[in-house]
Amino acid sequence: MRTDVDPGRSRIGVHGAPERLTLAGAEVVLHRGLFGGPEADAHLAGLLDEVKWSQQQIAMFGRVHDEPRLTAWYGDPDSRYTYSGITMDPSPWTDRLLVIRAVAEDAAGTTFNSVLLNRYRDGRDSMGWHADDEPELGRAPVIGSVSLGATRRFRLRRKDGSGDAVAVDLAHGDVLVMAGATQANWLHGAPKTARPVGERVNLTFRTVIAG
Ligand SMILES: O=C(O)CCC(=O)C(=O)O
Repeated sequence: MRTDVDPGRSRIGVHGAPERLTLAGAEVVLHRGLFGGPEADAHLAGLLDEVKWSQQQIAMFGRVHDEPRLTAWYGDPDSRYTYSGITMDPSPWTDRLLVIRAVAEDAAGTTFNSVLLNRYRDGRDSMGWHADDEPELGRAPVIGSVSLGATRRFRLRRKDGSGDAVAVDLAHGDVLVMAGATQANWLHGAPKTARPVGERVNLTFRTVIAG
């Protein structure tokens, strides 16, 4: 496995120049430490407390499983979203989510009407390989992904199996923007880890096209 962005270069609370990952057929840009330490701490604590977290169930290989993480969906009233057979109706934006969204929109250079929140309670919680390529996200979705809390590894690999997987460690306050053909050509995920890690909240801001 190749690590394109050296985790040791994480600059929590110090926003350096955005780093473009070298991925064929993808546009992925990493903004390290876009949320400064105290601001990121406050958002993490606020989200853990205020968000309506739930554990959804998914059907896999004919059996129903609890998703290995907690989730929540917030957004404009018409931003209903379906993935892995789960349909999520949006809760209304909170003041905190609007503040975080403004930073993600600035990094991504676009606007978002919804956000999927994922809460990884410890290293056993994870996100499997997938692409955010549902029809309601349009042909070349822009996704603004904000990470708060424990550093977790984010992995990408091409859908056609060519090349190596790429890993980036996403830290407290980082913002990763995926755009262009990324979702068409690449899968991504956040694997389990045996390392003892604390809680992490990830927010993926999206634009759902109302059907
Ligand atoms: O937690 C992460 O960094 C990944 C989240 C993700 O892949 C998603 O929400 O689609």
